[in-house]
Amino acid sequence: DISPLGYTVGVTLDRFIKDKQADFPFATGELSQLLRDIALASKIVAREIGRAGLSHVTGAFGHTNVQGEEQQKLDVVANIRFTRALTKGGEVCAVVSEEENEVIDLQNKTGKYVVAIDPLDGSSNIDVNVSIGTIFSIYRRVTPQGSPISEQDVLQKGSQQVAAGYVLYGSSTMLVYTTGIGVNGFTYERSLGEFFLSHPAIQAPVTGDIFTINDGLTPSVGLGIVEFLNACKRKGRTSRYIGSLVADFHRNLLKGGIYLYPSSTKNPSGKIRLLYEANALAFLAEQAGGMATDGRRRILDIQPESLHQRTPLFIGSRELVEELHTHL
Ligand code: AHM
Ligand code: MG
Repeated sequence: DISPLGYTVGVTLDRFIKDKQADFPFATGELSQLLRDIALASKIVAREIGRAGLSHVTGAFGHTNVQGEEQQKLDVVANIRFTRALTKGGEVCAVVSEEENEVIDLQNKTGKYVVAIDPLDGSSNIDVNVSIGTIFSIYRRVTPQGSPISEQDVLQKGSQQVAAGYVLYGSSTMLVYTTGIGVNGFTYERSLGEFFLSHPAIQAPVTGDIFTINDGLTPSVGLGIVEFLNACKRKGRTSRYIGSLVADFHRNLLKGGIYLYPSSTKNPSGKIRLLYEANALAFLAEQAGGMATDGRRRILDIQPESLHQRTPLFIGSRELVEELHTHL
């Protein structure tokens, strides 16, 4: 459809989610509603980000502004927005968030789902108007409804995800998600307040030219990584690093490339968090035909042991991840 705006607006995210419910004949619609809750919160966060420089939400948490209101950092604001949307939605019983030390029990007794979320990732870019993102994973709770939330509910392997996605607050805002049947991307049309399907059935290029790493780490990473990076340079590949996982992942997903966050002397387990950063992107990567490992194992096969566990992450085009593995 060509809108009066002069460009294509077709299927809205709401319509798409509703149509896709038919893929799950026994579905009750709760997962669909949960995805809509996340989309709504992301619109609010996109609005806050869009005026961040004006609205006293950049800078350190804990200061009070001239009106005597407490200033909140954008990542704290995002955490509040997503938690509130998930609480009100009613489908989620517990949330694991980068912003909270413990599991948040939302007191939704009938909530079937558990969400792990990084409400605003890319902390070094938040205050400087560079792309940032939200990352989310959705699991089915395993203990009976109404019982207290247990470790089993929140420490599930990535392979148990029922849906996952991210929102990229970049030069435009995009929501990309999977329910295990391919990956679809939606672009936000601000004046209409809707996400529209813009990237149907995303397939990651099998290989690519981009390698993505914080080069400052290289003096303290393993020899295999250094060898791979040298091979990339010899082959004339392109180095690109934003320092926002969602943005770096998204670019490589569309263009073909590999993102590396290895273990280093400073971060022996790497930096990226398994539960609310690596797992969602690993699910998306695999659904798009790509690959994600910690250098030894498939990310989705790792049994989490703690909420904020870190993992090395190598993710992107299949042939590039495989090539890296020949050096490890
Ligand atoms: P954060 O959760 O504190 O934002 O850290 C995660 C971010 C990722 O978005 C990004 O890929 C990585 O940290 C960048 O790390 P570094 O600054 O070490 O390059
Ligand atoms: Mg993060």
